[in-house]
Amino acid sequence: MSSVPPFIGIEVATGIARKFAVEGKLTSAEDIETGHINSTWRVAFESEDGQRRRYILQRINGVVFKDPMAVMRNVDRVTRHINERVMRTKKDLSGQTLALYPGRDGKFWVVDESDGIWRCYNFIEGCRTYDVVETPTQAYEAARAFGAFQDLVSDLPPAELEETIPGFHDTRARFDRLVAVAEADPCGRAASVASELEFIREREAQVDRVVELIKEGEVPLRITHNDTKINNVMIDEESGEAVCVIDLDTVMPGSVLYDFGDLVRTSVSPAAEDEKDLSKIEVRMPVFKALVEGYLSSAKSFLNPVELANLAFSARLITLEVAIRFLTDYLEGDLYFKVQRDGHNLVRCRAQLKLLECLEAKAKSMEKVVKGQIEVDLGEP
Ligand code: ADP
Ligand code: GN1
Ligand code: MG
Repeated sequence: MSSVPPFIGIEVATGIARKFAVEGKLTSAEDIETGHINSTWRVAFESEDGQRRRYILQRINGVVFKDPMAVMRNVDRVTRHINERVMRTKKDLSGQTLALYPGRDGKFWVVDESDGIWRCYNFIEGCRTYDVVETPTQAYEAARAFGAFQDLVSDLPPAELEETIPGFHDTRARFDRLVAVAEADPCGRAASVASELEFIREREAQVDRVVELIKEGEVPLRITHNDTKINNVMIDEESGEAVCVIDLDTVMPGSVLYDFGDLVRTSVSPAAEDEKDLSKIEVRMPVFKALVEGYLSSAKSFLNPVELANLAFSARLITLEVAIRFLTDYLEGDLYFKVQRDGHNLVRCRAQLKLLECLEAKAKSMEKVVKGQIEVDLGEP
């Protein structure tokens, strides 16, 4: 079972693929199931000289992104900016950065029969994504890549990007909405999640911290990725190096804290985001240490002291925020995140709450790791 976006069959995907200005004959199309938002297809084309090239086709989720064209404008702006900057230093992109391929009509999108907006990217070859981090090196690489990404887009004027999801990381607004949805209880599910709601309410004071720091100007708005899940970075299968950050739909002004925090949320535990056996969820300190080292290796030059002081806290904050979002969606009848089975969003929420407990239990040692690394990197006592 999958709620949104609508089911897309292979005929639709192949029909769309042929509308992009890609050379050759379409030889295969496969659905990619990772990712909770868009419909993603890997397609291959073979040209007359026998060359096979692969591409990624994506239908933008129109429920999540109310203005898909704004998403396309942002992605176009961001990919062009990154490619120009990388070209300046490397002189060769080698297909290792994202680029949009136009449709046969010259536009960067193709519209399907149900008004869905599709785009086509180059497939990043020789790489893979991980849903669960296996080694501290992978964590280091992913964190280094997201820090480098923030650096790459740091000179993009914020006014040139649109807010594709308003209030995306407004944790206070996310909390208030959960309370309102639980109150309205549109699907009659609230009574069954009373303990989860209580657990979240007990942590209400935390939801304002970063929102307030941003309002006070202590934490600057920068161009950030805003969806730094571990499976949004391509890792080279041979070298193990992070090659390219993907899933650029939410690149917009935000706080680096949500970016770093979400990397921790999706990397520290050896269990999947939707693990049912909560005893498998834990915080692997070597992985956390690697995340801090990797992130600071590329981001330390631009982070301010308040951002640095909140890095460890950011993991707890985003874990709470994502738990709130999964629970809200469960209460609303699974309208936002793609689900594979009944109760999937509730399982995801419970896993986040267990992870939050583990992060709280390790808070002191996590703070210590961050402080220790700042001393090493910045030479601060
Ligand atoms: P969603 O917004 O649904 O998470 P993503 O853009 O993250 O969509 O894509 C889903 C998955 O598809 C990724 O986790 C990755 O495995 C794969 N993918 C996306 N873009 C590419 C690409 N350009 N090259 C190779 N794989 C990709
Ligand atoms: C979604 O698109 P994906 O699967 O990388 C979501 C994130 C959540 C995440 C939880 C646009 O990320 O915000 O943290 O699921 N993306 C959007 O797994 O809402
Ligand atoms: Mg994704």
